[in-house]
Amino acid sequence: MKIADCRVIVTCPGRNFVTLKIETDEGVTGIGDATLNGRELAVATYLTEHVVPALTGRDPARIEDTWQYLYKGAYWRRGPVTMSAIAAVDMALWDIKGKVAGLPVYQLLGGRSRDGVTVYGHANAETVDEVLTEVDRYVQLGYRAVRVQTGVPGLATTYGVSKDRLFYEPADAAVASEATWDTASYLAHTPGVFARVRDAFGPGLKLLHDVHHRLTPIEAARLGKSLEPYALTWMEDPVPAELQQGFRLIRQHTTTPVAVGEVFNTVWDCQQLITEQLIDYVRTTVVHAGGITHLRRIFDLAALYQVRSGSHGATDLSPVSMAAALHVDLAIPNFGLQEYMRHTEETDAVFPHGYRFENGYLHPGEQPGLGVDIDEEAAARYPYRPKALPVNRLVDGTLHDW
Ligand code: GCO
Ligand code: MG
Repeated sequence: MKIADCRVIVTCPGRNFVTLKIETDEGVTGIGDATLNGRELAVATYLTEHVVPALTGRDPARIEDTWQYLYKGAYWRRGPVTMSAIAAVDMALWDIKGKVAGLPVYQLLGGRSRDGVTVYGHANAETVDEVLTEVDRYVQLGYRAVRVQTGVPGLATTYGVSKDRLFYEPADAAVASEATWDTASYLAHTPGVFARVRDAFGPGLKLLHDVHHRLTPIEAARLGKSLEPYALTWMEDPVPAELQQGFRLIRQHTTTPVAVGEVFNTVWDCQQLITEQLIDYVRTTVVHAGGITHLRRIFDLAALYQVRSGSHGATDLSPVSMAAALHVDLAIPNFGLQEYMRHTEETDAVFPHGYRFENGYLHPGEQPGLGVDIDEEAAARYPYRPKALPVNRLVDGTLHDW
């Protein structure tokens, strides 16, 4: 069997997605997600210009060799654009391998290690009273884990809080919109939110919070300490993670578990965090970290150090990524949690899929391969629309982490 044809499909059914479709000379097809929110066309061009020409004629069964060829062969290593492009090829080849074998991909990864994939949803609202209603909505839907984000008094907008609550999407303008941030107000407000939520829902519900890279290590340590009475499952991205040793300071001060990794592309971005046990969950995602092949490598290293997975699953990752993540989640021994933000009906129609939510768990389904497809006619009805993620400034105008 040989790779005969590859297409890059860009579509915007409510938000932009980039998908690679690989066809073999025997008519088997596979798809992979290549979406990088706000920088979609960079990956689409990388694939079309630099990857697709090298794929034609290759044996689709040689997943590891193709991965190494694209990674080492570029000479320029790592980075979100390169690693998302490699991820798309990798996912599509696993999809093909599953279809050829007549097995869902999780079976090729070693089979089921659990009954289902525990997911967390996003409860968000401007006020604490409203967020209690939102958390309850997720509990009623069957979720066992909920991420909680509220507005911060005095700030016009806050990361993670949206008007359209079930379908949060921060990339809202062709040129980045600007938000204002104040750390002192945030640190004063947040513990009170979790006091109310824990009091209302009791000890059984897993609670999570995303700091979105906005603090310094000592501020994060203080936040973690102040949240200890409310027993969070994790505090996410407390600081920008380029400085891996910065997490030592957080660790020395708090037992609130730490989750990091949605912007990581390779195992090298989290090697120190894992091997020094500076984090509890690694949140790297299949699309931005080189596909199933490399994600599994990261999670295997994490397993040696008692770090669990917590894959990123925001709506800017397409249903193809969600399906791929679920196969990995079901198979690995050190699964922690999977983020699950529901896609819109338009997106679900463009990407028909076999995964389903039931009783707080997602199940990847039993279709051979990844169990997800792209309806190219439907995709063609939604042309690309440029959208950028916002930027953040401190009240004095200094550019800050978003
Ligand atoms: C999350 C993330 C997202 C990112 C988004 C950027 O935890 O789900 O922080 O909300 O902001 O994926 O495109
Ligand atoms: Mg996050």
